[in-house]
Order: sequence, then C-alpha cells, then structure tokens
Amino acid sequence: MCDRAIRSVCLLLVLGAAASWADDGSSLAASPEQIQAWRDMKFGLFIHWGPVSIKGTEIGWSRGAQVPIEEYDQLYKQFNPTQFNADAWVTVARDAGMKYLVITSKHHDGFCIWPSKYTDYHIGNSPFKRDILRELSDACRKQGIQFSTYHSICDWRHPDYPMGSPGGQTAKPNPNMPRYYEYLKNQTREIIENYGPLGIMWFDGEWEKPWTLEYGNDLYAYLKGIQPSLIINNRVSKGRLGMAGTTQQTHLNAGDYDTPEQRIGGFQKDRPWETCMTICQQWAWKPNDQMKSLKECLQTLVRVVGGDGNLLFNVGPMPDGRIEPRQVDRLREMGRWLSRHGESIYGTRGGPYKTTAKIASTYKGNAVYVHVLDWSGDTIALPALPKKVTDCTLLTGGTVSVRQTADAIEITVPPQSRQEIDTIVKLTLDGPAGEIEPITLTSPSLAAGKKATASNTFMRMAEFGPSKALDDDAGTRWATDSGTKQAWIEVDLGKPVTFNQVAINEAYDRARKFELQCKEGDAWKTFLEGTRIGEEYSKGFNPVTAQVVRLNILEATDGPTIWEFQLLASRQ
Ligand code: H79
Repeated sequence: MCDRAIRSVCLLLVLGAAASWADDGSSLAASPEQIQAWRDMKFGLFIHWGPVSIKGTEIGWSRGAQVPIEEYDQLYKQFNPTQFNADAWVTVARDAGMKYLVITSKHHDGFCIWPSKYTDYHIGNSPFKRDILRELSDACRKQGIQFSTYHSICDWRHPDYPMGSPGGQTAKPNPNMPRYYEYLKNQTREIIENYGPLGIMWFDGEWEKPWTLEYGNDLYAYLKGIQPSLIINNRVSKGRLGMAGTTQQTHLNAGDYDTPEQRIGGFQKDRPWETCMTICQQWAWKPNDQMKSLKECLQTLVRVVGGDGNLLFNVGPMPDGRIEPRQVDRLREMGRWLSRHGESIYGTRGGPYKTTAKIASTYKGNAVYVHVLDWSGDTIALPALPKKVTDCTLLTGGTVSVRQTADAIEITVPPQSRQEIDTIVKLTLDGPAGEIEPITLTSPSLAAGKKATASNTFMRMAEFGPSKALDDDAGTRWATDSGTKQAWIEVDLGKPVTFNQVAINEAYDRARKFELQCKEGDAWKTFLEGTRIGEEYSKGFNPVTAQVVRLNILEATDGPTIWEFQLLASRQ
C-alpha cells in the first residue's frame, strides 16, 4: 500500500475510532517493517537541553526544588547558546555510530525550543531567538540521521495542566485539562507539520493522574492520522510498568515499544524496546558530572543489543551550545569501536543465548556473534545449538578454537587475543540463526535464583529487591535507600552447599568495608573481609560449606547497590 493509501485508511480509522481505540486502534500500530528498520539502527542520541543548563541542575525536576520557580521560569531570558551548531551535533552523533537523534522539544518544565504558535514560553522569545528544531531537523536530514522529538505530557508550568512543581506534587488553582489536551495536540501536530516526518515521538510524564488511558490512546490515534509512519513509545498511554519500562499488555495500551529507563532492559524479543540512559548521571548538563567509562558505555550497548533492544544514549549540552568535549570524545571512541565491529551490532537481533553477567549474543543471517564481556577461564562452554557451526573467527582479531560436542560448543581464546571490553567470536552456522529459540545459560552460581532477603530495599520497590542480585540478569540490581551507610543481603541456599569463590558486581562503587559471613547455628561466622567491591569483584578462599550466607556491608558512601552476587565452586 502506498503511503497516501495508508494515510487515508488511518484517517478513516481515526475518525471512526478515536473514541474507541480498543476496537480498531491496534491497526494503527507501527508495521513490522517500520519497527525492523528502527531496530536495525540500534543506537541513537538522546539530547536533554533547555535554559536550565545555565544552572547545571536537572531539567524539569529542579524547578521549585534546587531552583526557585520564579528564577527557573526566567532563565530563558538569559539563554543565549551562541556556540550552538546543529551540524556539529549531528556530526557527533554520526561519528558515534548513532543513526537517530531524539531531542527534548519540551520537558516537564514546559519550555519549547521551537517558536510555537501556541505559547510565548519559547526559544523565539529568548535572546538566542533561533529555531533549534528547525536547525537540528535540517542538519539531520542533510547528514542522514533520523530526526525525532521527546515531548513531555506533564507540564508543571502551564496554568491549564493540573499539577505543578516540584515534581508534579502541587495542584494548580484553575486547571483545565481538556484545554491543555488541545494545547498538547496543537503542539505535537505543529512539530510534525513543521519538522516532520519524524522517526519517533517520544512521550514522557504520562504517569501523573490527569493523563488517562483515553487521552493517551486518542493522542496516539491523532498523531498516526497525521503521520502514519510515526513510531510512538509506550509512554503515550498508561501501560508502562515503572522504570523497568515494559508495558502492561492489554490491547488498550497504545504505544509501539517499551522504554526501560537508566537500566539495561531484560531479554525481550516479542515486543520492541529501547533503553534510555545518560552518559553521565544527570539528563541535563551538570558541571563535572561523573561520566561513564568507555568500557561501561560499550558493554551497555552490547548488553542492550544482545537483549534485542536499542540504546538511546543521552547527552546534556552546555549553556553555550556545545556538547562537552570529553563527552564528544567518549562518543567518538564508541564510534571508532563500532566502525570496526558494527557488523555484530547493526541489523542484528538479540540472542540466541540470553545475556548473562559475562556474555551477550547477537545474530544476523547464518552468523552468531558471541560477545565475551568478562573472562574467567580459558574456555567458554555454551550449550549446543540446533545447527552446525561451520566456521569460527574472532571479529576482534587473533586466534580462536572451537570444539563441538553433542551438547556443548567450547570456545577457547588465548589470553593475547582476549579484549578488555568485548571479545567477539563469530560463529557461522549451516542455517539461519533466527530459527533458533532463545537459550537460557545455566548459571555457574550456586546462589542463582535462591531465596534472598535484605536489610533494606530502595523505596520498597520490588524491582530493586534482593532477588535482583541473584537473578543472573546483569541489567537488574538490588538497591537500598539513598543515604544508607550499612546494609546486608542474605541468601538461603536451601541446603548446605560447598563453595570456594565469590563474585560481586557493585554499581556506583559505594562499599568501603564489607564481610562475607555464613550462619553457624544462630551466630554469623566471618570467612572473608574486604574494603572496596566495585564493578567486578572476585575472590577465592578455602572451601566453605554453609546453607545461609550473607554479604554484610559495614561502611558505604551511600546506599549500596549490587547487580549480581554469586557463590561459585571453582576448580582451583
Ligand atoms: O527525561 C528524563 C527524565 O527527566 C524523565 N525521563 C527521562 C527520559 C524522568 N521522569 N521520571 N523520572 C525521570 C523519574 C521518575 C520516577 C517516578 Fe514514577 C515518577 C517515580 C514515581 C513517579 C514513573 C512512575 C516511574 C515510576 C512510577
């Protein structure tokens, strides 16, 4: 069907079905071909920018918190990023190996970076005056990067929107949600008409009460009527399950893909997804913000793609209009890696092996790329595939040998051919890898999936519970409340078990003193002590036999948080 035909069918559907999305709306969903084209891109640049960069505090959230409302709302009068150069930004994205770009047209603070007809609170009334969406969309088109926008549904400044700053916690005196909804429709239509066609409309701030399923599904249908090829994330509607970003799957929840935030999404092939994550800690620019290492950046990308997702990686440009040079350097380093190894990323799908703490895998055609992210011995033994391996090479250079038995594929790489960040083993099969059902790797950890308890869980949220440190999913973690200085996590192995090694992956490097203990009767016996844990801690010791084991963190700079806690019985 040609684009025009699709458009008229969709318009008919919108006219007939806007009020009852559930009946017909699912036919507005992005087509498999569109989704595949977006998936193939894998890597995009997220940009959070606005007058708040002058303060260096968080966009939206610092309004009425770190920055008084009166001051925050006047910042645009000083916003004059004279060094902004749209072509330079898009070149950064291109050099990073990114294929699309999503910028905040409007965040929760309500400021618009294009001269909107429907408000005065926009860039045209700043000293800068220039239309940022115009310049960026033009530059994207010129350089072959897909242009997209992030648009906040909640608006803590707009008088018609019922909730206000800080953080949507206050009520406005004279709200008018139906009128605000018209504003939202007008502005999003204006964006598509002026700067479209867009790749994605990335909504956010949908979790607040005034936004309903009806509004969400109606907006989805409305925008698809204007641009049928538009892809819209799941935050347009009400089905998102917290920061995990997956969608409560009822046919009522509009949205083309899931949106894990600040975490690597779980392995998921039946619904498309995209992790959004910051290169530093804040979405908007913050001076001297802590930046992720190249290893962390690349392993995040590999884990996301291995789980069948996309990565939307965020920078917050500075108030002078430039992206921080050290962030540009980091992105270019990622791009250099991708220009060598992109074959194992772009156009692939996740699997067949599900991601573990040490391994991710991708595939394309007859090739499977095994990404080894952490070496613990010479040989990696993977479960056999229902295909024959006909060839095996190292994409990252060097020598590799592979041995196939009835139930295993054993890959051996000598130390000099192993990479610190990612050793990519390319297995060529005698048929398409896409025919293989995803395979779960059994954990070597004796604590995997066992019963866990902890002294404390971040905001009592199940998604940060202690079981997340024992689930062998490198994208989920046990977290404790901020400000926590001491914490423990305990595992009950079900029966006495003998182990002689521990491996711990800690987020944020907060532990300063810890001990490993096992229960003897009612008493705890300490069998290992240490200071820092960090990203990759591993230690051997004389065999210990115990049923209940705990990691007791005695001193931490802030709430300890653990990706994985593993107990191993290794040959030594
Ligand atoms: O734009 C960036 C952030 O400013 C924004 N999303 C990224 C892309 C952001 N929105 N919210 N948050 C960050 C954190 C908010 C979390 C919470 Fe909730 C809001 C906790 C409770 C309400 C949404 C609903 C998440 C969990 C339940």
